[in-house]
Amino acid sequence: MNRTLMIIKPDGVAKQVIGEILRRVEGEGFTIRQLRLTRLSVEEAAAFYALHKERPFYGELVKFMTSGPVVPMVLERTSAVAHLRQFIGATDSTKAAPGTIRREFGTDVQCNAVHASDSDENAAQEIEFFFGKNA
Ligand code: FUP
Repeated sequence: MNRTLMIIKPDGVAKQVIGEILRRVEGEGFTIRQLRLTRLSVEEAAAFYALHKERPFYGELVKFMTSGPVVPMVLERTSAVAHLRQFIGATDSTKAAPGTIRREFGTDVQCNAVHASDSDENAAQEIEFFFGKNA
């Protein structure tokens, strides 16, 4: 068993698909270990996406991630990181495979419904970011 961090982004919350996304994630064999609804400050969103600081879309990304509430959660499963990445689909929702979370609930490359950690190392950091060292 290992853990990963997923965030339902502001577009997913606004579309009222929190329940539907959680149902699918649980149906995939993930156990929800932590979960809350929160609103990120500009400073928090900027820190969370600090690795994208030099990318041209960084400012828009921070603006989008602070535009409404988000639902971060810790998910547990065997091969959690790889399995969740596969299950959510490609970054651009229009290119994500049919049946994936981003294809079903996202709109484009920015409004893509969810975030999921891309490595065990980032998962540990992102879990600590939202839920603290002892999560
Ligand atoms: P992912 O790991 O699939 O979330 O994708 P990236 O780490 O490459 O990008 C992080 C976030 O930046 C994406 F979820 C959405 C945003 N993004 C854009 O807004 N425009 C782009 O061209 C690429 C990413």
